[in-house]
Amino acid sequence: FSPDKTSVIFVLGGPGAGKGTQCAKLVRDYGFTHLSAGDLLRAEQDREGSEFGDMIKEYIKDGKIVPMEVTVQLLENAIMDKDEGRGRFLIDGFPRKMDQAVRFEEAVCPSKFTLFFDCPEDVMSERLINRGKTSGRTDDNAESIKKRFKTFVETSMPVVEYFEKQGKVVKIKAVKSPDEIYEDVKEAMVQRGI
Ligand code: UP5
Ligand code: MG
Repeated sequence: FSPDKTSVIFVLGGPGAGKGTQCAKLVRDYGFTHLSAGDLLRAEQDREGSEFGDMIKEYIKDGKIVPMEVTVQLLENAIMDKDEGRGRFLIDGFPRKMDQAVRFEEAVCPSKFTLFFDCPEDVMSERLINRGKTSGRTDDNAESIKKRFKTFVETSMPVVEYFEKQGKVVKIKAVKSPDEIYEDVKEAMVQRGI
């Protein structure tokens, strides 16, 4: 990888904060390539012959972070699949543990900055319970949601704080409607020279 041909923005926020929703808008308007770590893990879980399928299934249902070797490799492959890594990537839902953050920036590519969607638990919880009626996701139920929130606070917030100390976090309040939130996202992009 060479940082002059690959550029990476991390997208973080609690479960249901709206990471995927906002990424879709950014892809539409800015031509980013969107890579969701959760989507890549779910695809790997369902891939016939995957040696990690059962493990990923367990981790996702329990809201735990899959060992970083697996996730970093999936992301690296997906980045290389896209014009051998040329382009601008939105990496959604990653890194959500310190070891992943350090490894990815050392081995793959340093991030430009992190978009952090800040949303209270009661709002996120309502969204996820709602989505659970149709999503088919094994972790969109009250019990898994509780575990996902716990992991987010204990394991993922330290990553946000780590990048914040480096002046690399753009924090966006994520309570209003998707379009209203997106207005703030676009403004932040301008401020960061994107
Ligand atoms: N919605 C969105 N925005 C809204 C708004 N402003 N107002 C009202 N409703 C809004 O949105 C969630 C729902 O809310 C949708 O129905 C949407 O329409 C509505 P979405 O945009 O999907 O939110 P998002 O933040 O993407 O929520 P998601 O559930 O994807 O977040 P998670 O972070 O929990 O899920 P992810 O797929 O990233 O990870 C799942 C699991 O994979 C993790 O728990 C973990 O076990 C594993 N994982 C790892 O182990 N390692 C990794 O590096 C990454 C994941
Ligand atoms: Mg998502």
